[in-house]
Formats: sequence, C-alpha cells, structure tokens
Amino acid sequence: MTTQATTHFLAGVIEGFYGPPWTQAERFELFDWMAQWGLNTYFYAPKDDLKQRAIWRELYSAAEAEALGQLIQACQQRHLRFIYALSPGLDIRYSNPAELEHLQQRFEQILALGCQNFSLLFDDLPDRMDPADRQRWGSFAAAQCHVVNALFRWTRERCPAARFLFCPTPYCGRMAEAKLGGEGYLATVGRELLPEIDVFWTGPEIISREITVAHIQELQTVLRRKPLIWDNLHANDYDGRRFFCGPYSGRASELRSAVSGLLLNPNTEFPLNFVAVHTLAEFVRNPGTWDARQAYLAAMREWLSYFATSGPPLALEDLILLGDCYYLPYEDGAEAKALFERARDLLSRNPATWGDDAATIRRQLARLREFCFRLTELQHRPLFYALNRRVWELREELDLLERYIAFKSAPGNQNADYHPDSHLPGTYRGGMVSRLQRLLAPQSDGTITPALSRESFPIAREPKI
Ligand code: GDL
Repeated sequence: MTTQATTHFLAGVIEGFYGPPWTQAERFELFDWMAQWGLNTYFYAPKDDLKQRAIWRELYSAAEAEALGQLIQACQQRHLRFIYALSPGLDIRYSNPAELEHLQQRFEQILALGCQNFSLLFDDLPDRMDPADRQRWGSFAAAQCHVVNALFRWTRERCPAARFLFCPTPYCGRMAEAKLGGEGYLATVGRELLPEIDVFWTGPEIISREITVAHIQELQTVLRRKPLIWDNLHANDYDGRRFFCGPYSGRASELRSAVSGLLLNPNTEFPLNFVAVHTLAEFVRNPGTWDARQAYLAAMREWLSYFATSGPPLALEDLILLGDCYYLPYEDGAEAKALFERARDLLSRNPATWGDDAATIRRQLARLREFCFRLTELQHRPLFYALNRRVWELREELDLLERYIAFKSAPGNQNADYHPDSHLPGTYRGGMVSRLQRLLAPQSDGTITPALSRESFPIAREPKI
C-alpha cells in the first residue's frame, strides 16, 4: 500500500449526516478531490441509509453490495482508506449473543468486498437501557465496550491491519457534563475499550466553534488514548436554510499532533463542500501557523471554476461576498458582516439623515441580489440546485431591504408606513415553523424567552377587492 492509506493519522471526510446520502458520482468526485489534495480517509456512515441504523441487521442486496464494492475499489485505486461504519445502537440488545452474529454477518459482507477498516457508532441514541442489559452490564459504557471489543477481535482475526473506530454515546464536552450515557461513561471506555480502538469526539459541543489542545488533553487522560475528531463544523443537516462554505477554522495548528485524526462531516449537499474539504486538506498539510481567511480566499479562487455560466463570467469578488453570507455556524465572512452592519446602521438612523449612504447601500444590496439571480445560469446544475432554495431566500431579503430603503429615501416618505406590494403576509416568511420560531426568542446570553407580542404574528388580511 502507498503513503496516504498507510499514514496512521486519519485525515478526510465523514459521510455521516442526516438526510439524503451522497450519490455514487458525488463520492467519486470527493475521492478525486481527496487524492489530489492529500487527504487519506473516507468514512462511510450515511445516517439515513436505512441499513446504516434503522434496519442494521439486514444484509445488503446484491446491487447494494456491488455499489459499496465500487466505492471500496475506487478508494483503493486512489490509495485512500475506506472505513465502513454501522450504527446498531437504536435497538441492539447487548446481552443477546445473536446480535453479535448479526454484526459479524454484516461485516463479513463488507470484508468480502475488500474493506479493511471498520467502525461501530453509538451516537444519538435514546438514553435508556434494556433491563436485561442493565442487569448483565450495569452501564451503557460496559455493554458497548464488550460488543465493540468482541467485534474488533473478530475483525482483526480476519484482517490483522484493520483500523477500528468507536463513537461513544456522549461524544462532546457538553454531553459528558450532562452525564449522557450514565455516570463515569468515558472513564469506563478509557479502562475497558481495547487500546487499539480509536474513539470519536466532536469537541466541547456537537458543533464546536473551537477545539483547543487543552480540551483534548484533558479528554486524552480519561480515554487513555488520543481522541479522533469527528468535526461537524461544516455540517448543515440541522438547519435547512444554511450551508457552510467558510474555511476550516477555530482549531489551533497544534491540534494536529494532539489527536489521532481529523475527519470532517460536512454539508449534506455535496456540491457545497469544495471549500470545506479544500481548507481541511490545507490545514492538515500546512505545518506552520494557520491563516483561515487566506485558505478560504485561495479555495474560493479555485471554486470559481465551478461557477461557469451560460452567460458572461461571474466575478470572484461576488462569489466571495456570497460565500461570506454562508460562512461558518458562528461567524459571517468579513464582507457579509460589513454589509450587514452598514445596513443595520442605516436602518437605525432617521431616514432624514441617510443622504448618499442610502444609495450606496442599495447599490451593494442590488449587486449581491443580481449575483444570486445569475446563479440560475450555472452550467453545473447540481451546484445550482444545491444553492437555489437558500439563495432564493437571501434574494428575497435583499430585495425587501432595497425596496424599503428606496421608499424611505423618497421625498415625503420619511415618516410614512411602507406597504410593499410583494412580501405579503402568508406567502412571505409564512407558515407554522416560521411562527413557532418567533414564539420563543433566543437572547445573546444564550437564554430563551417568550416573545408574545401580537406584533410578532401578523395575520394575513383578506385581499381587498
Ligand atoms: C450529530 C451526529 C451527526 C450529525 C451532526 C450534525 C455526531 C457524532 N453525530 O450529533 O450525524 O450530522 O450531529 O447535526 O456528530
């Protein structure tokens, strides 16, 4: 085997989000990116593939096995490590020996396809234990360690070089503090899980803004091994209105040597992951200090080639502004942040004082809106389809802002009410979810309070005839 797949440090991508799994063609494209950019691992764990979690005991059909075999081969050809994961935790009976046989039968099927690396995942489970399991094992951690150790030994007998990974039930700092999985869960794993098995961790949070070396070192003491990072920084399955194309960031360069690998579980829509994967690869390769913004700008320059249109070319500057609007979960990119602050500042002032500022901001808003509109001309249709709903929403808001500012800037309108003839109650920001979102208001200190003013819930009036 060659360098990338034999490097001990695991660097690459997890297909481990909720929602539609990637297509075969998308996975092949990912493998090409990874091979080109020096990443070495693809981790197969699509949450909503029925056989991944819901019906984990059933074997794959011949067609499904063939498709998986193609992925395994494609990784081998590119010298990438393919890791196969299974999530039996929703209903496994740890104390029933037949369950271990089910796991073995599934792994046998995958071994026959040439796969050499495996994983068992116990994330996102109901926190309750079957009475028979509780009696036999006493705790989730002990029960899981028993099953994982047994399957690890079984796998190593068949494949001595197999890498084996485990995702615990509490897999971030907040869950551990809340004692998810029971008292002393991680300490039990540290003691009882065989030392060759890697343990996943997402950082202080499920979506961690930062992962510090100090945080990891503390965990390493408990787990008695270097943790393996399952990084959800660019995951967007929890919010269908957003996606994240900002740079890999909030992780110090020193983190690379404190963990056994960095695997990124990114956006559900594969075409939106170019920058996420590109900058992760850069971070892993780059031995010096990390400049996330520079890495982002370099990746955007390359991503621009995916934005060829049926008309005149799109400008890098505009793509960067769009990317800045969908940057990272806790952070907008610099250009988007500045545009937002200029608009907010303008709206906080009396329109009588706006002067030329209004026209300047309207131009900037219109430019971004026009750019969003021009994405309809993209030749890469899957990229456009992935962007479409999100960017539509952005366009709507830009359009409303422009119209509002134009109205208030017009002579005599400064104190007049604005009644748009688009953006009407019901069709604009309408619907149950939207109303529910306004019922409770998150505050900047993290608390959530009721927002019961009637003003927050406009009722659509009957149209005047
Ligand atoms: C999670 C899930 C993951 C999901 C992510 C973001 C882990 C270990 N599990 O908790 O499948 O994509 O959050 O929603 O991260």
